[in-house]
Amino acid sequence: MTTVRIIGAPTDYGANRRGVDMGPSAIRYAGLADQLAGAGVETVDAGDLAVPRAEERDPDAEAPRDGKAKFLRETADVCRRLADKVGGTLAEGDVPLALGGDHSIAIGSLVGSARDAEIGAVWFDAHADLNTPATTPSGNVHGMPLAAALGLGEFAGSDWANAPGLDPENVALVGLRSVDDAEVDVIRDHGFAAYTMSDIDERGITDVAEEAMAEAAAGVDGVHVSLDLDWLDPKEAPGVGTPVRGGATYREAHSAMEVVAESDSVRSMELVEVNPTLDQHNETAELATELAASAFGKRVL
Ligand code: 4U7
Ligand code: MN
Ligand code: MN
Ligand code: MN
Repeated sequence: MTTVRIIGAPTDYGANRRGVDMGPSAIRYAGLADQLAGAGVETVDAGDLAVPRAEERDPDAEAPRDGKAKFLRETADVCRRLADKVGGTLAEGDVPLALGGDHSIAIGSLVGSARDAEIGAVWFDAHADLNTPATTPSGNVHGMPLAAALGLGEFAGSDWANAPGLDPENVALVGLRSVDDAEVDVIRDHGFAAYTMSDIDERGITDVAEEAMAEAAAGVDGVHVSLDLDWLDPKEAPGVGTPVRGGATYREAHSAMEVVAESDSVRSMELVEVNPTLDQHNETAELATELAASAFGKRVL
């Protein structure tokens, strides 16, 4: 029986919209453990990483030489500790499920998951998260985690980002509909498997998700599944800081997570960007728990 170890990372350093740091509480309160029990997996809750309040920190304390990245020092500190937890969980034979927090925590998840392995990554997100401090329009690190984990740009020489066990040929982005110009260039240059919402419209979610999982899993030890709740349409998931219309429906999201489960290649997962201060009756957090259960194999029959 699979044991899923829940690791909360209550950060908001990487996002402009304060409140995303309450995500781990909201997701637990929405019934994550019960949902996962319904999927037939055991859960252990490792609690939350200690994350200092943003108010007591200086966002510009570690300004990169080139460009901007707010709270980079704090983000590095959290991601180092998350990477240790994720790596340690895998070393003990359990499956890590990280709860954000904003999407910058994915740097820690990916580095930890790739510590002693070659991994792929599937990115369910409206955004590509491929900015760097030089290209970011916002300075928010939640728009950079995939670039950071791949060691792109200023992250190349980093001792805390840059996961050596993750290569661009094993990265698949699913559900894109808000991509910055610099990110378009990165996607083209590196030849990522990248699926827009139009691809999903044309081909159907099952086909797209199957291909994405296959691309990510080819020749590696396992796949990290990163689920940014803004992948879904804001009608289904209003509790996110950077909503973009035209996202995945409730059924498409479940179908995709069922494909994830069927691939039998999930090594680690994260649920990010749930912001309870923007949510309605915790429904985005509830949806996150349901989708996690589907990804870990929950079925009706
Ligand atoms: B999320 C953005 F400019 N690309 O970099 C940026 F549009 O983790 C948005 O996917 C990033 O929610 C969104 O700030 C980050 C912007
Ligand atoms: Mn996003
Ligand atoms: Mn490789
Ligand atoms: Mn994201």
